[in-house]
Amino acid sequence: MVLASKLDSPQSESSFDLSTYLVERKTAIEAALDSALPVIYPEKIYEAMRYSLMAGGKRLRPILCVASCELAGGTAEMAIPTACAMEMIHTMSLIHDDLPAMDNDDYRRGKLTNHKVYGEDIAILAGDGLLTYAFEFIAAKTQNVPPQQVLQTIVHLARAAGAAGLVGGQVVDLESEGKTDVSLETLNYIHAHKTGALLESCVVCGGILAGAEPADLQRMSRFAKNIGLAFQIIDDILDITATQEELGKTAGKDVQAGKVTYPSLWGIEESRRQAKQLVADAKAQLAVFGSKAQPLLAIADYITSRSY
Ligand code: GRG
Repeated sequence: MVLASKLDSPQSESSFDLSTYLVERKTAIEAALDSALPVIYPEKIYEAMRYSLMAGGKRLRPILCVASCELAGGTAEMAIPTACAMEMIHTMSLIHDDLPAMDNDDYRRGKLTNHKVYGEDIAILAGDGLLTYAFEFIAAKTQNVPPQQVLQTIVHLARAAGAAGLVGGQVVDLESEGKTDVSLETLNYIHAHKTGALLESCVVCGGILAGAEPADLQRMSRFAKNIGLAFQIIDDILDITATQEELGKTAGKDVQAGKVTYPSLWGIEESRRQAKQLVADAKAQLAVFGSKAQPLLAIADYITSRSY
C-alpha cells in the first residue's frame, strides 16, 4: 500500500514533533478514507456517507489505532483498514447523534449536519451504510495479519460499538436527559461507553493486530480508558469555554439543556485537575514500552491541552 510506506517511517525519538506527526498521520488517513469510499450507484447514499466521512475532524481515533499497532511492534499498513473503520463508525455515531430524535444539531465539523443536507431518511441510512461498511472493510482489506487477530479485532470493535459500548452509553445519556440529579457513577457510565469504548477499541485493536501479549493489551486498555475519560471532561469544559467557530459545532449546548456534566458537578478548575490526573495515570501505563510510547504519550498530553 503506497500510503503505508509513508506511514511506516516514524520520526526518530530525538526529533519527535507531535504537530508534524499528527499532520502527517491525518493526511495519510484522509487519503485512505478518500479511496475507501468511492461514489457508485446509488450515488445519493455514497455522497451522503462521504459528506460526513470527509468533513474533516481531528482523525484522533485512526491515529491512535495506527500508533498503538506500531507501539506493539506492528506496522501502519497492518492497522490502516481498522483505523479507517474506526473513523467510519465514529462518523456514523455523529450522524445519528445529530438527528432530531437524538441531540438535534444543525452543525458538525463546521458544516451543516448530514440530515440538514440530505434529509433524515438518508442520514439514518448513511449511518447504517458506514457502520456495516466498516466491518466489511476490516475483513476484506486487512493484510499481513493472522486471521485470528483480524477476527479478534472485529469482535472487539463490534462490542465497543454496540449495546455494550456506544449504543448503551447513548441510551443512558438519553435517559438522563432533563434530570438534574444524575450521579457521578451514571455520568462515568455514560462517558465510558459513549465516548470511551470506541477510543479504547482503537488502541486495543491496534495492539491486537500487532499480536500484543494480554498483559500489554491490558496496559493499553487502561491507558485508553483514562484518556477517553479525560477527553470527555475536556469536551465538557470546552462546551462552556470555546466558541462555535472554534468547536465547529454549537457551543454552550450542555448548559442550555441543563445537562449534568463534569464541570457542573466539580466546577471547571477541579474538572481540569481530574483530567490531568487521569492523563498522568494513563501515561504511567505505557512506561514499560520505553521510547516507543512517545507518540501515544504526546497524544495523551495533547488531549488535555486542546482548546477546541
Ligand atoms: C455506533 C451503532 C452505533 C450507533 C451510534 C448515536 C450513538 C449511537 C452514539 C453517540 C456517540 C457520540 C456522539 C459520542 C460523542 C463522542 C465525541 C466526544 C465526539 C467528538 O469527537 P471528536 O472531538 O470529533 O474527536 P472530530 O470531529 O474531531 O472527529
